[in-house]
Amino acid sequence: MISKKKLITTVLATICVTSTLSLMMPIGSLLNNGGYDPWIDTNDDGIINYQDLGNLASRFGAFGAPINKTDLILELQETIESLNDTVVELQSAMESLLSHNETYSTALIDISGYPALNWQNMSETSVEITLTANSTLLIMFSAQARVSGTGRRMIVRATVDANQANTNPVEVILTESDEWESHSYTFYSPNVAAGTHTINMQWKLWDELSTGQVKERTLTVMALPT
Ligand SMILES: [Ca+2]
Repeated sequence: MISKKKLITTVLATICVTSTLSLMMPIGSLLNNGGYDPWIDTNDDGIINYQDLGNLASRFGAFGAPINKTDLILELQETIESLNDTVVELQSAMESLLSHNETYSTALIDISGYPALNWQNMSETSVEITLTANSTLLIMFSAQARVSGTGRRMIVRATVDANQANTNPVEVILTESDEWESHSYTFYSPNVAAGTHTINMQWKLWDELSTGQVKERTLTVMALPT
């Protein structure tokens, strides 16, 4: 609580300040025609009262470089608008750099016998993607799959432009079950150069006595600029 002595001092100081200011400017401009003026509410408590007058009185006679508050507000608005423009430009640049493509198939396909011991392209499981910058690829693959026979192990990998992709993992066991199951894996392929690339899923079997099948499958490739 403010003391009575301090209050009296403040009021007297205020009268002095007000009298002096009234000689310098119309009192109406200081009081904003009697309405609340946030520029005068020096302690930002939502009310113009003796605390604001005290703050003013305590600095009476001080010198400094004046600021034009209207210019200051306009400058801040221009800065905000400039920042907003920058954000929009960055969003647009990111959208142009980010690219993706996906494919989907429900066709039932199978592999078996000796050819299945070597990597084969999985049909209808290939996408083309154009990178505007060197990127990291996220290769997301899912499939309903089953494998029958003695070995019962189906393996998949991703290739970029028909080459073994530098992925992590390099290859995975898609399934060892002779029942239809759904599986999904995400391969991570860093440092893929800008340009157009073809990403393909390949598959093979553990032994020539098995038969592998896939049906509903998806392949989604996302590029993150590096
Ligand atoms: Ca106040």
